[in-house]
Formats: sequence, structure tokens, C-alpha cells
Amino acid sequence: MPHPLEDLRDAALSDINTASDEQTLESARVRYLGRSGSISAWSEQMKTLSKEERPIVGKLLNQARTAVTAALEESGERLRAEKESRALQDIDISLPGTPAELGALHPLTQMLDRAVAIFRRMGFAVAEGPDVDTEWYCFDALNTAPDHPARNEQDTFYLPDGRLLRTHTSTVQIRTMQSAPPPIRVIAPGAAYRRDEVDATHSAQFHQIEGLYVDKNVSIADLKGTLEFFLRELLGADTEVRFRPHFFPFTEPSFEIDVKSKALKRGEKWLELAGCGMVHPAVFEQVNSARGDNAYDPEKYTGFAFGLGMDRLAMILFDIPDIRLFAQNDLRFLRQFA
Ligand code: FA5
Repeated sequence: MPHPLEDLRDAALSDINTASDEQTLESARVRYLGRSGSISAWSEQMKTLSKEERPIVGKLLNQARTAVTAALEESGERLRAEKESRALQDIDISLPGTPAELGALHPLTQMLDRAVAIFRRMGFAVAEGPDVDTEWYCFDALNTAPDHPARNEQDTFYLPDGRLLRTHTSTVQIRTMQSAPPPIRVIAPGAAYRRDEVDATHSAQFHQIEGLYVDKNVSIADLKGTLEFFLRELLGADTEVRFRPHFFPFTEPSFEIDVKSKALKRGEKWLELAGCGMVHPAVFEQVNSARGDNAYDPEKYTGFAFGLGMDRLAMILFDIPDIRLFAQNDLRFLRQFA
């Protein structure tokens, strides 16, 4: 005759194997293996058994518990699989899926990435500064007189608290020198803002890459070599580069850079791309007084700086006729660069 524990085990297995949903299965688990379940109750009774009975019942109890636990697991797995296939039965897996739209980088971002990569190869690190800045960083520290036309409200966006949207990335030159002594070799890509009349080549928000190199014995030859190498890497080996004398308050001498390249669609015309020059000693003096030391001693150090207009560079590289296209978010335009 089977032991009552064996009957109990068989009843449990039958309940478990026929459970048709997870709830029924769970109540079977509680009924047999739960704290006050019937198999657990047998464990309690062990103490009351005789020495001879105890190992026999102990063995049966273990077998029952192992078998019931395994059956619970198996049935749980079966019920989960059934539930899943019920959920899938109305789905036609042969239907084509919804295509995921892949994004792409904006042409200006692509341009910046390419430019930054070339300067990095030349050992330039990337520096950053805020778009909203003070007049001191934008003008005073850059040796720009209080009556300079660029400071005019007609040219610059001022905030009610007197701060402004930086009119060029040259602010980052000052911030970089303020925070570290020479030698300095950085580029600072970022946005600049001006109240320029908006047309095909002028925008109120545009992008520049600032460059600054300060060390002992930095010369105009270094400036020319660096920028010519950069422009030929970016626009092609046959690119012609022209340095035209110009005026900036923060560099002396100063130049504007024009390029001409057969690789570009409008190859026959010179295009103004950037301003540059040798850092004016007055800028070093401003930085020294802000730092409270003489780290940028103009007798010991020289440097060059430049500011490249990235939108115009992207326009000639990608043959884009109008600067306003960059900001209009027109997918027909943007998709051409994906
Ligand atoms: C400057 O902004 C100087 N900070 C450049 C500089 C840096 C000179 C370091 C010396 C040393 P400029 O105003 O010329 O210079 O502007 C530089 C470039 O920014 C221009 O050649 C042009 O490519 C671009 N740029 C200027 N204004 C606009 C505008 N409204 N829209 C698009 N690009 C512009």
C-alpha cells in the first residue's frame, strides 16, 4: 500500500500538471508547499515519529518535495510559453516591418568634425566658452576700444543685464589664457551672433573655429603654415590661400584669409574665410592683469590667433548657395548630406 505521502505527492503532481493558468498553479504551490501546505505539514510531524519511521518518512518527504518543485517549474514554463504564443497568434510575422528612420549629422556638424580632426592631428586641443558672455571677454580684454563700432547695439545682441551674445569665438582665447599658462595650442569651435543684415552669406547666428597658439618664438610663418596646411587638407591640395592685410584690434599684424580652389564649384573666385594675426601685446597685458601674474610676458611669448567662418567654409565645400538653408530645417536640403 502506498504511503499517504506518496498519495499526497501524486495528487499534487496531478493538480500541477493540469493547471490551466498561472493563478491556479500558484494556489497549488501554496496548498502543497506553502508554509501551512500539506507537504510542509509533514515536516512538522517528523518530530512526533518513531526512530524507525523517521528516515523512511524523511526520504519520502524529500522525494515528494523535489518532484513537486520540479513539476511547478515545468508547468510554469509551459504556461508562460502558451501565453506568449496566444499573444502572438494574431500577429502576421510575414508582414514587412516599419522601417526605422536613420538620422544623420547636420552638414555644419560634419564640417566642424572634419575641421576639428585636422587641427587635432596638428596637436590642437579643443577649448570651450559660453555663448552668453560679458563685454570684457568679448571686447575689452581683446583690446577693443569703448567706441569701436562692433560694440554698438546695432551690431551686437545685448541682454537686459548688460551681458551679450558673443560676436566671435575670440572670447575663448581670453578664457583659455586666464586658466592656464603658456604654451597654449587650442581651437574653439562654436556659435557667434551678430545683428548683421541677413542675406545669402550673412546670418545672425553663425559658427566659427577660433585658434590660438602661444609659445616662445611663434612667428607669422607658423600662422601661415598652419592655416595653409589646414585649408589644403580640407579643400584639396590645389587650394590657393591668400593672406590680405587687414585690421583687428587684438592682433598685430592682422590678415584676412581668402581661398580659391579648382575643386570647388565656384573655383575661379577668391572667397573670404577667416581673420587672423599675431596676438597683440595689449591682449597679453589684459590677461596678465586678470591673472595677477606675468605668465604671458609679451617680451618672452608671441602667439597667433585665427577665426574661421565655418558656415562659409561648408557653403563652398558642399556648394550651398544660401547660408539660410542651414537653419531652415528643410529635410529635402538636409537629406542630401546624410
Ligand atoms: C572675427 O570674428 C575675428 N574674431 C577673427 C579673428 C580671430 C581675427 C582671431 C584675428 C584673430 P570677422 O568679423 O572677420 O573676424 O569674422 C570671421 C569670419 O566669420 C568671417 O571671415 C566670416 O567667414 C565669418 N562671419 C562673420 N560674420 C558672419 C555672418 N554674419 N554670417 C556668417 N559668417 C560670418
